[in-house]
Amino acid sequence: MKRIVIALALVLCAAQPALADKVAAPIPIGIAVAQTSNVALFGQEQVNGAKLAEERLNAAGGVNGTKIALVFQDTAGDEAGAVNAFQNLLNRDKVVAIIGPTLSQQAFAANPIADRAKTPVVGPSNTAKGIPEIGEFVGRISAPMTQVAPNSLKQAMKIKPDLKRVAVLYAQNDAFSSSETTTFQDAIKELGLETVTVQKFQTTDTDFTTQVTAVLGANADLVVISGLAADSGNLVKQLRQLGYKGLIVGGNGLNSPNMFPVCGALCNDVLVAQAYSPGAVDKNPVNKDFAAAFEAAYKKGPAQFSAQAYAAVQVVVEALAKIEKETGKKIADFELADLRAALNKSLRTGTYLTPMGEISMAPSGEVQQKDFYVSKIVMNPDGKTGAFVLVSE
Ligand code: 1QQ
Repeated sequence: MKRIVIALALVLCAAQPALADKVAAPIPIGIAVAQTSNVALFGQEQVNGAKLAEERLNAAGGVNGTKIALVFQDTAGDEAGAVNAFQNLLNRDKVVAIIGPTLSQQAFAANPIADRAKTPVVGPSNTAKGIPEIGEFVGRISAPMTQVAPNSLKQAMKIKPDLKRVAVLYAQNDAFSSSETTTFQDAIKELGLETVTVQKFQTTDTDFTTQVTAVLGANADLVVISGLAADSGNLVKQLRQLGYKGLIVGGNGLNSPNMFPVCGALCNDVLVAQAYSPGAVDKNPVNKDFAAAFEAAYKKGPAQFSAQAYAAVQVVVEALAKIEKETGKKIADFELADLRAALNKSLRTGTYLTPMGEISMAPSGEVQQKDFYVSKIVMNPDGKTGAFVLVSE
């Protein structure tokens, strides 16, 4: 009897088609960034940018009248945290897309999971080589450092035309840093400069005496740093404390005001190439609007990671709206799997006028962006706050 019941139950189960997930309303969009750990120095800015986008885009009607709901999952600073956040967003929260993770190092581990689940990923801050190549469902709105970073070297040469001897330092345990340093090292060669020493460190390091001693010994007149925020900030600080007087170019890891308290007044004059500038408003009313709203909400100006997170949400919302326009069907009437596939295509069509100017996503998932900037850090007398002051466009 028992056997018959089990057999019957099996037959009934098999006859019942699996219930396909529908898209929930409000439309869930995953935000997988670092809200804890050292990487939260970047992640907090991303949360601010994303939240502002949610508020403003919903106030403007969301997706043709349907609101969006951001679902935040903390990735912390490592690969395991990112993998876990992605799994929760995909399987439990059933998001239509994931914006994240914060680091390229995390993207290489977590993005394949979303790719296998055929769910679009929009990288808000992944700038290493090879990110879009992870898979068909992986894209980014953060310009790769291959396009951004060399601008800062050119600016350093304008400031000091007799510049020659370059010391290169990078975090060897981080995918972005290892990628960015190859871009810098290639550009150094192309620009006719000489690499006099290459020094490695770890993102967890706090003592940089060995590296600084090598820089001083090599008689460098430019130091180029590829690391994350806390490590790079400490490196800048110790370079100055131990007597280095030359120019410093920082990579994307120094692109956050949350790094300013680490090197304090010694952050002054560090040059950083940027994919966003709050000052670039003349040609871009969207940025003017965004920068004013950000200032009103957070009592400080937006920096690059906030602007990029805002843009990532904006791009997803506009791509969703395009789907409704083209199909005549409301997002909430789609099955989740169909919508995720349609969204991946929609993201890659048309252009988006964002705080970073006009951008688009190539079929490969790579961002196309026109305008980049170089700024220098100018610290306030309090030694904790400061600004990226535009030095070139
Ligand atoms: C990357 C980066 C980091 C500096 C972003 C926070 O550019 O990991 O790709």
